[in-house]
Amino acid sequence: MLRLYGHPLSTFCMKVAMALYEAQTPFQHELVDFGDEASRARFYALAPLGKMPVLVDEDRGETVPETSIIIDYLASVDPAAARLMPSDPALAWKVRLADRIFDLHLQTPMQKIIDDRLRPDEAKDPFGVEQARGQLGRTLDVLERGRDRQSWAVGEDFTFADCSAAPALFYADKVVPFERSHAAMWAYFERLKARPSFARVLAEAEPYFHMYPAEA
Ligand SMILES: N[C@@H](CCC(=O)N[C@@H](CS)C(=O)NCC(=O)O)C(=O)O
Repeated sequence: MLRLYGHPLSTFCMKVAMALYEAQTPFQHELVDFGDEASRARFYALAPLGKMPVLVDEDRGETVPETSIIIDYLASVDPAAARLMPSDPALAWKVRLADRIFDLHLQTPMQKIIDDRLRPDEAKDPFGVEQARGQLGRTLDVLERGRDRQSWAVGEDFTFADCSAAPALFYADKVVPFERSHAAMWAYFERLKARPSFARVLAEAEPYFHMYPAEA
């Protein structure tokens, strides 16, 4: 049995859930609620780094953190998940690079902006938020210039970089709407929205959207 510990609203949990749905790998969602002391304590006991999601493979006795590594792990135990990474090494590094860009250069500044909304007034960091907005905009510019005519993040086949892209773009659009400014990226995002695995994680997050911190 595979168990995915996380929360449906979390971008990183959406990324892994999409990969699991793409591979049609059976798994069980395990809800982690950081707002609940007991749930948080249980999660930290399992995942001392305190970042969700974490995948637990009960049959093999493995506990795997870090989304890209979770997907690598899935690929190592499930040939259907392995198809999310191209076998051609000339494409594989591009998929890894795209995954890093979506995680580090889109998600990270986006999360900085959202996290700031949750801070008490005296701990807010307007300078850091401004920097994060700048970084988010620059990343979208870079992605837009690199769009070319490919169907997915890298080339013509859906890969795990698309699982990284979909939730990152979904939340990035909430802080820096990009429909008008980045037309090629928007067209790609529309394509992602039509993908059943993404529609499914969005539907799972839907009941929790009221918890998303809107701009003050
Ligand atoms: N590099 C990690 C990032 C995971 C991450 O930042 N998860 C967020 C939720 S989207 C989290 O657990 N945040 C809780 C916290 O920072 O306290 C990965 O890819 O798994």
